[in-house]
Amino acid sequence: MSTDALTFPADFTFGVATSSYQVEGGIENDWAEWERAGKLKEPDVRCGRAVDHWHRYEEDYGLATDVGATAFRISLEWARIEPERGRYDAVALEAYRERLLKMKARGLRPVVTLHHFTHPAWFHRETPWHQPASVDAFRQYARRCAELLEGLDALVISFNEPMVLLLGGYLQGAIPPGIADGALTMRAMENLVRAHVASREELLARLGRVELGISQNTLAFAPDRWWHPLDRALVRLGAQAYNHAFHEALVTGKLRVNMPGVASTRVDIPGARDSVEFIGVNYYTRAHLRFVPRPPFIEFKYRDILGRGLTDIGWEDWPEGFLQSLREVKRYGLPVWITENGIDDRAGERRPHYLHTHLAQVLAARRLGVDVRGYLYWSLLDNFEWLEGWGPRFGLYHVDFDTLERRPTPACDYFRAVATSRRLVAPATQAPLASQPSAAR
Ligand code: IFM
Repeated sequence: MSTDALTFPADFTFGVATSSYQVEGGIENDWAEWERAGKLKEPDVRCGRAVDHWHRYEEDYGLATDVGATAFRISLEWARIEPERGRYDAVALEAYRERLLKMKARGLRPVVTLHHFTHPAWFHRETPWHQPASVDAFRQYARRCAELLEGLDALVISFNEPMVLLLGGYLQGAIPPGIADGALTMRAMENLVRAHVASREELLARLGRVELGISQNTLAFAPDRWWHPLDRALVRLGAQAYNHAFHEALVTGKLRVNMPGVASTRVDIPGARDSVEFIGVNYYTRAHLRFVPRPPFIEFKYRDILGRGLTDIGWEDWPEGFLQSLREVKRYGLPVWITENGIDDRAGERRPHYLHTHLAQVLAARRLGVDVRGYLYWSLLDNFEWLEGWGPRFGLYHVDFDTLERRPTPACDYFRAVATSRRLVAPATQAPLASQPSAAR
């Protein structure tokens, strides 16, 4: 390989990603209610103080700059900002503003997500996503967020992984609000697109210009039985609905979903056309789809076909799919940001290799003309992993969940070496043999 093939350009951004509920601690919202109702995989688990980023944020900014990061992704917690409908908390707004200013002062470009899965507890009772009132509720909240972002040159993400919210919260009922209804899923999806447009209007009104996108969880889909026409059809329809419908709506203004027997919609959303400046890609793994002859007609699984070993959360380590996903978003003709990519590696040994193989795909995508501008590792810190609770460890820094002490994993050195030299160096050690997920948990 030539030197260029291993080099990131000088303006390529290396950064780290977090979300409010997973790291801050002390938040009362719909997820806190969900936990109290015993709806996580282990019913006694609570997020609680999370990893206390709310009080340790300055230390955490230092951890990020120590590994050479120049961007830091956070999310704003709607429940802190608007704990009761229509009442905005001046103390929380001031606290967020101070955090963002300090972040910027330390040379970290703020990447700010307005919505990362969580809602104030009142939201689902008063203005749930399947009702039109949700759009104005989000607009009012976004207006306050816009005030926080003045003068920061932030990269802004309206929604993190809206398809995960919809599938988990509206189709399967596994996460808040716990609805399982295909028609309501589509109403909610339409309103999420409208809410994105409303937030854009508020951001533009306040800031004059904005770099706005969504973070889309992007899966590399494959047929479970390569020869089976229905598995292959599911891959086509699934990739279109899951990976592309949102991006497409925000680029063309047309929202199109066609999952026969599950959920479908065809609607044009005013203002949605050209409503993003970049495409946000969160990439983790590949999923195999199999047709089953009963609702919901799809079975979904992770497989370890090449014997690389599943990651500790049970996902396939499939860097090749990262390139596939990046090539697919080239069609939108917009800059691309990797807003998340990472591995649950509880022993902390596989992460350097994972970073190496995935960053190699980012370089390959750039060589093929995909305009990837930045890479944000998920996550700076081990944190609260939603339904999975405290088992998974995605952090560059290991966190002792009792003492909250942060300790570098071997991936910190590797990340720093690449981020500061801008060269895709080889990791110091070979990838260890994959651990068995069951043993690691
Ligand atoms: O922890 C999550 C994050 O909140 C959204 N993207 C995937 C991560 C790992 O599951």
